Amino acid sequence: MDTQTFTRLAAMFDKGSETVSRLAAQSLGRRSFLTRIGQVMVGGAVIPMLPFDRSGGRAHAEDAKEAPKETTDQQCEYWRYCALDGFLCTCCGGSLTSCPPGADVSKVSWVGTCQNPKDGKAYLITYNDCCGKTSCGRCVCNFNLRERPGYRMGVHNDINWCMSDQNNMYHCTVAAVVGISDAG
Ligand code: ABN
Repeated sequence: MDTQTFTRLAAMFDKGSETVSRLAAQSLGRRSFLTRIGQVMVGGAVIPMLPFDRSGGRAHAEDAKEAPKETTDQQCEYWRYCALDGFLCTCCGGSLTSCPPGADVSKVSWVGTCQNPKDGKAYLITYNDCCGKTSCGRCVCNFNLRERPGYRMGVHNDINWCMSDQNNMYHCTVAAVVGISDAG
């Protein structure tokens, strides 16, 4: 082979390999671009299907709500006081069912039906005023569940139940369980 032929063949070989390399680079570049687009499209469609926690922490809020707050008999929210209007005798030297020393239990009383959160049952409660001493003034409570306005006398509780006692000065109110209600 003479030098001229050799040079021509070498030039052709160069041109051919350049063309092959260019085509490969272009097609590989396009493929990887298509691959990327495909990934983005598939990812965009699949990601919303993944199981997300959409509760926004509501489950824990429910837990907090479910736990019933413990109340004491010196708080108006205590279950037995649901229909009470007055000062709690438990804050005035008495107890849930007994008047403080020097005060006498009223002859008449008001009744209510309250649900005990511990067993879910409804109990009949009598509210008696303790009479014969000046107002205790501590732990005022006006829960008055199902009470009606004053013009419906029979179902109104803003009344001094010491009215029929010898000394009708009002001191505080006690709340005794007297029965279990069928009302559930
Ligand atoms: N039953 C309690 C009470 C006493 C006096 C006035 C209103 C209410």
